[in-house]
Amino acid sequence: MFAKSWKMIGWMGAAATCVSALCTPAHAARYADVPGYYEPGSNLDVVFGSVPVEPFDNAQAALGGPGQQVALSQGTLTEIVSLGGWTDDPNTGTNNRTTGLVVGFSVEVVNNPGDDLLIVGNAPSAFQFYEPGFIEVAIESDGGGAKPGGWQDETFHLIKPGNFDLISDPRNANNPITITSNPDFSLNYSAPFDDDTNLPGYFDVTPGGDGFNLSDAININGDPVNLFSIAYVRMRSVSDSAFPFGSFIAPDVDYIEVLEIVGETNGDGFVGLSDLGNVLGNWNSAVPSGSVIQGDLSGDGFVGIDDLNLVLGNWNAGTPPPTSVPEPVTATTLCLTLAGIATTRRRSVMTQ
Ligand SMILES: [Ca+2]
Ligand SMILES: [Ca+2]
Ligand SMILES: [Ca+2]
Ligand SMILES: [Ca+2]
Repeated sequence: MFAKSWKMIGWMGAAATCVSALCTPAHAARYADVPGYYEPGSNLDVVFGSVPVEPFDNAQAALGGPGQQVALSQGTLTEIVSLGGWTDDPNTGTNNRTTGLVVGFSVEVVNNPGDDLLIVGNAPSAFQFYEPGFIEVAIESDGGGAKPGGWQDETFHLIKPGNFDLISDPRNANNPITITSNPDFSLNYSAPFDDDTNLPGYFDVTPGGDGFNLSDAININGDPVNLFSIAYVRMRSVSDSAFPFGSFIAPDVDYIEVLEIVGETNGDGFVGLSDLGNVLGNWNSAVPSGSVIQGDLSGDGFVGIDDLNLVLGNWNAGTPPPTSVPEPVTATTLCLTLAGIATTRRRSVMTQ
C-alpha cells in the first residue's frame, strides 16, 4: 500500500511540475561523450614542421561539440584527431580489427527516419581535398548507452558506403586510391572515389560533415542489420594511399553530432503518445542508463521529471509516421490530461 501511494504521489507531482514549467523545450545538441579506444593507423598527420614530431593523436578531440580544443604532445591546441591510414592491426598482426577510433554515447542513439549521425572532419570548402573514412556501429548489449570499456564485447556493423559494391570490403582490405594533381594544384582521385559530392557513407569528405543512417548497417556477410539504436561508433580510414605532395590519406574527426529529435524514444521520428507511454511506463524506476526506449532520455539511469519534460517539451516534434495521426493537443492540455491520468490512476489504486 505504501508503494502504491508513493507511486501515485510521484505521478501527481509529475503533472504539477509539467504545468509549472510549461514543458520548456530542450533542444541542446548532443555529441559523442564516452571515450572508447584509439589505435591510429599508418602515417598519422602531424603538426606541420613540428620538431620533435607532434602528431594529431589526442582522441579526446573527437568528444564533445564544435570549437572544443585539446592539447597535443607539444602543447599545440586542436579540435581534430587524425586516424592515420588503413592498417591491418599493427600491434598484434591479427585481424581483430582493433585499429581505429571508438567513441560512445551515454544516451543511446535511436535509428530515426533519415540520417542519425553527423561526423564532422576537416574537409575544406575552398577546394576538393578529402580523406574518406568508414564507420562501424554497435549497441551496448547490457542495454542503454555507452559504458567505459563496454564496446569491447560488442559486434560492430559496417555502415555500408555508397560505393561498397565497387571496392574491397574496407573491414578486411586496403583500398588504394590514386591521387594526381593538375597544373592548378587541384586534385584528381581515382574511381570509385573520384567525386566528393557523391561518397555517401564516408566521413571527412564533405565540408561541414557527412551524415550516416543506421538503417545502412550490414553485418560481416554484407546482409542488412536491423538496428533500433546504437551506443558506439568505430571509425577507420578506407585507404593508406599517398597524396602527390607527400602526405597520406588519414581521415580526421572533429566531432560527432547526434541528429536526433529530442523526446523521441521509439524510432518513429515523432514525439507523441508512444514516447509519453515509454516514460510513464517506467515512471520512478531505475533502468539501464541512457535507455531511451525505457524512457531515460536524460541518461541518469532513472525515469522521472527530467525525462518527462524532454517528451512534453518537444511534443509533436518530427513527422508523424504514416500509420498515425498528429496528436491534436498542446503541451498545456497534455499536462491537464496527464493530471487526469494521475487522478484516474489514483482511483484505480484506491479501489484495488
Ligand atoms: Ca536512420
Ligand atoms: Ca582531413
Ligand atoms: Ca516516437
Ligand atoms: Ca532520466
